[in-house]
Parts: sequence; structure tokens; C-alpha cells
Amino acid sequence: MERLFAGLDISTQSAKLVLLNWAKGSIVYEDSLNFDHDLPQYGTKNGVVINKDSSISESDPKMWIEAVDILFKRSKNKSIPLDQIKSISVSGQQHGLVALDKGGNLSRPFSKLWNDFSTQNECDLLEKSVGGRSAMIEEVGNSQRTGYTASKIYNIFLNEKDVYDRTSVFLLVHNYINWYLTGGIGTMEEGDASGMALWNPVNKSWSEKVIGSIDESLKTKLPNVRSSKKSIGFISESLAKEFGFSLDCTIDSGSGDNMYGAIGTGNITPGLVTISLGTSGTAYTFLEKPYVDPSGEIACFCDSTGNYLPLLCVSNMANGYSNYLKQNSLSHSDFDLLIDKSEPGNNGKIIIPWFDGERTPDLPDAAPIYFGFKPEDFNREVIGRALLEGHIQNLYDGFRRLPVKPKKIHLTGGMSKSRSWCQAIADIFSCEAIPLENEGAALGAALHASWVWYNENREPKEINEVVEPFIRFNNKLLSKPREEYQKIYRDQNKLFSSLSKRVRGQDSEDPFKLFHQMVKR
Ligand code: XUL
Repeated sequence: MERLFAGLDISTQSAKLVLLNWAKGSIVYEDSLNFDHDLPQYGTKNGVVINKDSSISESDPKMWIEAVDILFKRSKNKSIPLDQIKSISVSGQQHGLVALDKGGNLSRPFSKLWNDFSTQNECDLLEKSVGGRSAMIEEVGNSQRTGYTASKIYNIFLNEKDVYDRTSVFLLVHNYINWYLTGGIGTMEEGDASGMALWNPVNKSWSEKVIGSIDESLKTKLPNVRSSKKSIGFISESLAKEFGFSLDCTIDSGSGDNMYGAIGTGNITPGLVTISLGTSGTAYTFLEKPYVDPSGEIACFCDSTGNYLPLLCVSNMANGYSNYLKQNSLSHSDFDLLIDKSEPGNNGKIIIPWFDGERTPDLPDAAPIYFGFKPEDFNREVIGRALLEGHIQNLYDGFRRLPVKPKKIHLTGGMSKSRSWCQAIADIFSCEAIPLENEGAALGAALHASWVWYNENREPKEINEVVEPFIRFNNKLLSKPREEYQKIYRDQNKLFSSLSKRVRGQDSEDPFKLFHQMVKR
């Protein structure tokens, strides 16, 4: 009998399943589905229920469960031996809030997601109540952001009191899938819990003060936060019966998609940076000790190996680029050809891509900025490059606060398959960048399931021993920073930064002067 391990990833737009046989070093099965296309009955666009209020971003958790069932069913129909799966681990989009009543039903039909910007008022109230932003950062290692979970709970408390009262447990996205897989175990683990801005990743406890600022009785609605290095139980009897899983198949702790992206991209030692180019853009690194950013821009998260994952997240990443491709009927490779026709640095023209508000900098109401365009510049080449460089400069501007000088950048997510994106990241970050061949988070989940299972079954293994054999690079897209463009990109960094500061009312170098300096070349 083989030993297989499963990783499930529930991201904003899709669900994925990866099955691996660790002992043989092979991935035996992969499948995915896209919520918009494969589950049209939920009426989503990019995985999110269409809402007139653009600050609201919500999904129906039943859609995620249905996706899991479909993935299991399809693998069963393809005669995948599901009874050989020893453990399943779930990766979930971070921060999304699922509220369950005491019967285990959804007490709120929709989950507010990581990119919901509708709770700024609650963030302000919470920070005020604990004594300001610095006091909040002291409390939970993070500032209050609309993306994080505390303000979503507070929003329900303030505006939907009946829902709040009916809720017996609040869970995060991956915890909810675990709850389904185990038939009712509702627990949290350190990685994803640190993204709630309610649990302190440094002293690893719930913040009494933030809880008290919402409602004292909230304590009774929050589950235990356990180690990320353990399983939480076994697959439910009903799922075992329906799909043919063995009853001794464990359900691993699971974690957030960034924690598992770190594992799936081999980011388990100091000095590496992973950049994930998906619906959100994230950049993160491995640390043994917590890093608390006094500005709150870099998130202080635990990882899922007992260490830390300081992380920068920008909420605008795939949106600008995907819309541009769609509107111009372009493929990734058409885009590469267009980019080849324009000059790095774009002669000073840049887009600040805050299309739907922005997480970092913390600007829920932000709008995009198009800078330096003359009438003759409104063409596909110039706009395409301004978008590409704008998205990456937006990420780089926040990245500078991460406590790491990267030796190498590992790329994952949809756009990491694009030559232009890989090269522009290497140039702008001034660091070698290479994409991974596999999907980071789902693979990371399957590897974590293997690691935990072997350790719980008297065959102890180190995390690097488990992960390294599965890290495969796409060497064709290895990109090195091009010396001849380094000066231009340093100037563009300055221009982006000065514009970003100016519109936020902060002092900065004169962006017009910086623009003319770039254009003179
Ligand atoms: C990270 C974040 C996003 C989501 C996307 O803080 O909010 O990267 O995890 O799934």
C-alpha cells in the first residue's frame, strides 16, 4: 500500500488539489477548478459575489465546500486510490471570516474576505479603543487593517447583532474546510490566526484588550489556537464512506495560503524571498524570531513550521494586468512582445495601480493614478509597461521595509509564468528571480501533510528533508537584474515613492522634477 498525501488550496478564485507520494518523490495527481466558470450558480466574478458596493468582497463558504467535493469526486472517478491518502492538509486564503451557529450551520451566509475594504470604521474604533496604532501593534503585532479579521467580527457585532448572537464559533477559511473534513472540529493554528489582528503572534495568545474592545463574550466564540505542526483529527466517517478515504486519514492543522506558499516555494531558511503574483501580491521571508514593524505595513505572521513569516501584501496585482489582457485580447506571450517594444523605465510614465483601494499602503479608498502620460502615450505599449512596472514598483515600495536583503527571489502564482514579469521583478528588485514549476500553496499543503504525518508516526523528518526534493524551478525563466537598466529603475523607485507619498499628504521629493530627470535620458 502506498502512502499518499493531499494538499487542498482554497484561494480567492479557485480550488486546487495536489496528491503526492513523498517516498517516491512524485506528484501523482493535480486538479483545479475555477469558481466563476465551474460553479456559475454562485454568481461570482473573480471568486467574489458581485456587489453594488465595491468596497465589499464576500463569498459563499458553501461554494468552497462544493468545490472540495467536486475535486474529490473527480479524483475518485479517475480511479485515484483515495484510500491510500494518509493525511490531508488545507491551505486557505487568509483572513476571511466564517461564522457558524451551534448546529454547525453558517450563521452568516457570506464570508467577508481578505480584500474586503468595508470595515475601516471598525479598524479606527479598535485602534482608538486600545490607545492608538502603536498600542495596537504592541497588542497584536499588527495594525488594524480592513483585510484582517478583527474588524470583520466587529462589523458583525455592530451591524448584524442577531448574526453575532447566533454565532457560536468564528473560523477562518481553512479552519472551516477542516471543520467540514473532520465533521465538526473547529480549531485554529498559529499561522492563519496571526492574520486576525486579534491574536498576538509574539506571545501567542488572544489579545484581551482587542477582544474587550469588541465584546467580552467574544472569547467564548473563539476556538483554541494550536500548534501548526500537528494534525487536528481524522476524516469524518461520512466523507470516508462517500469517497473511499481510509478512516485513519488524518486532517492536518492546515494554514494560510502564504504560510503554505512559503513551504511550496522552499522558503524555509533565512535569506530567501518568495513573491507570489496572484489575486494579491505578497512578498515574504523566513525568520526564526518575530519581526514587528512599527508602522504596521509589514505583517507579523507566524509560519506553519514553528517560525515566522514577515509579509508584505498588496491587494492590487492580477486585477490590472488581467483586465488589460482581456480588454486588448492579448495572451501572456502577446504581452511579452508588446513589452519588448517599449523602454524599461517607460520614459517616466507610470501607473500607481490602486484600482480597488489598496492594502499596502493602507488606503481602502484609494484610486489609481496615471502619471506622466502625454496624449500620444495612450497606446498599448506604453500603458502595458506602465501597468507592469507600476504593479511591481507598488510591491517594491512596501518590500523595502521587510527585514531582509534577498539572496534570491522565488516566484509563484499566475504571473510568474510570464517572461516580462520575471524580468521586471529581477530588474526592479535588483535580485535574481526564478519561478517555481508547481503551484506553491497546494504543493506546500501536501508537503506539510507529509511532514506532520511522518513526525506523528514515528518516522521523524526535518522540514527541509521533506520539502527540498519537491522544489523544481522553471530554469527557462531565470531572470537576472540587467546592469544597464539599474540606474533607470532606481530613479523609477524614487519617482513611484515620491508620488505615493505626495498623494498621502507626506513630504517627498518633487515628482515633477524626478519625472524630468528620467525623461532627459
Ligand atoms: C495576505 C492576504 C492575501 C490572501 C490571498 O495577508 O491577505 O495574500 O491570503 O489569498
